[in-house]
Amino acid sequence: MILVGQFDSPYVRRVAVTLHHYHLRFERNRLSVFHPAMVEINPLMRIPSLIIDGDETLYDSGAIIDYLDELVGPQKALIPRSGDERRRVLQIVSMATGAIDKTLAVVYERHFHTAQGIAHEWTVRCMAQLSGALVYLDAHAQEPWYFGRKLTQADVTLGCLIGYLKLRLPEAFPLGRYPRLERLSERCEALDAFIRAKPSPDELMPAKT
Ligand SMILES: N[C@@H](CCC(=O)N[C@@H](CS)C(=O)NCC(=O)O)C(=O)O
Repeated sequence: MILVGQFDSPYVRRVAVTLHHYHLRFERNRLSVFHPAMVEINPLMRIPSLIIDGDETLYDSGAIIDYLDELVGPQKALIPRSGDERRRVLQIVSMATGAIDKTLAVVYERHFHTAQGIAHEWTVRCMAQLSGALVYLDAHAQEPWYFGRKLTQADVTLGCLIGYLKLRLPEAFPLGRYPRLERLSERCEALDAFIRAKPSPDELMPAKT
């Protein structure tokens, strides 16, 4: 299997953490999402993609993780197969990925525009949506893991969201505002699977043109 994308992407990172957690071997293609050759891998020019077998490529972290969960089976899968547990985990994963989308919107808005070109109202709205999600996520978190004793995909996705906030939008995650999420992030970052999927310093946003 080849995972396409850089680890500074929270979506790529959640797939990489999941692969490591499941002890599945994979190679990496660290092509930047903004490289023109990305279109040959994914017509949508997004990351992550997972090339699973020479000519079959999966797109979208959710679809990829669904495939990995099926590969390892329900005993090991980080998303429960059915019932209340599945619904609750998916609910938190959706809130966390929604928060990632809002974070990316702000990061891209600021990165690809000059100061005068930034859509201020849109950025303010995205920041409000993001903080709404973080307040909700913090209020419902248990310990040590989001749903108590068992690590789930909710923890993996939240760990990647918070890691990305610290990296690219630290003002949205000020120290002390989201104490449960802060502790969750520390626990996640201490896991071997997270350590092995840390973004390296050369995984950077492309230069502004
Ligand atoms: N729903 C997709 C979202 C993927 C996504 O937004 N990836 C970002 C990088 S974190 C990307 O490819 N951005 C470049 C673009 O959209 O042009 C997933 O879960 O994989």
